[in-house]
Amino acid sequence: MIPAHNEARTITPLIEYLEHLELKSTIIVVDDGSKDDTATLASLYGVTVISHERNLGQWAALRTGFYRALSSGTEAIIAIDSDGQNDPAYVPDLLRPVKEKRADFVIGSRFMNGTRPEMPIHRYVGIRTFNVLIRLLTHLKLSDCTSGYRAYSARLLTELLPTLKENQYGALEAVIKSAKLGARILEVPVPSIKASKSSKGSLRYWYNLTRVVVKSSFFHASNG
Ligand SMILES: Nc1nc2c(ncn2[C@@H]2O[C@H](COP(=O)(O)OP(=O)(O)OP(=O)(O)O)[C@@H](O)[C@H]2O)c(=O)[nH]1
Ligand SMILES: [Mg+2]
Repeated sequence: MIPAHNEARTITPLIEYLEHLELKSTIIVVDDGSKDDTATLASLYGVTVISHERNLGQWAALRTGFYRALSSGTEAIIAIDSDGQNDPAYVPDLLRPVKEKRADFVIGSRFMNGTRPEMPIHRYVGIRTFNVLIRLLTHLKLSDCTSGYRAYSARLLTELLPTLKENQYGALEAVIKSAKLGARILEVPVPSIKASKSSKGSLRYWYNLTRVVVKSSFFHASNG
């Protein structure tokens, strides 16, 4: 499941790599109102392309793709960014614990085994801070809570999706609500690839993550 907003430069090599993995899976691209050729390029491959008429946000795109994946009766769903930041070679590593039913939610972490990925200091400190907040709220010990490279079981997503409200900054909402739903969450190591562009990292980004953490902390799973 590939959310894509103006990723014409990087979407083609990503799809080609995923096809070469021969995962016996469906590739879904959600073109989030791109103004470039993202949708046209993706359509050249035998993949499902869903286009939002206008840009709705990263997590709105993810939700659209998740609903489509669930309707196809899949067991496991993986989300991978299309800006070149997530190395698709690790897709099998992320899917494995879900397929083996050892986990409901697998996060590709750039910080495991003491690695310190190349990123601006404010981003590094921010992620560390949110890891601590998540731990206080959910008792979950994560090293990379904002990573967008994640695999989910269909069982968890069926329960989680109707609870998700954020259109853009949903990464922590999904973690906190999954934890409260009792999901088995684990991390696997992935290397960090430096982004060629970063649309986030501003004060607005951190403000929104904080807002989402506070809001999500009031979520109560109906099953307890
Ligand atoms: N920023 C952004 N990304 C979107 C949107 N819709 C879909 N996406 C896709 O969501 C994925 C992640 O977006 P990024 O902007 O790279 O977000 P990020 O990786 O969390 O942040 P960076 O570390 O700054 O790259 C990419 O594949 C985007 O193409 C949108 O409205 N805004
Ligand atoms: Mg990115």
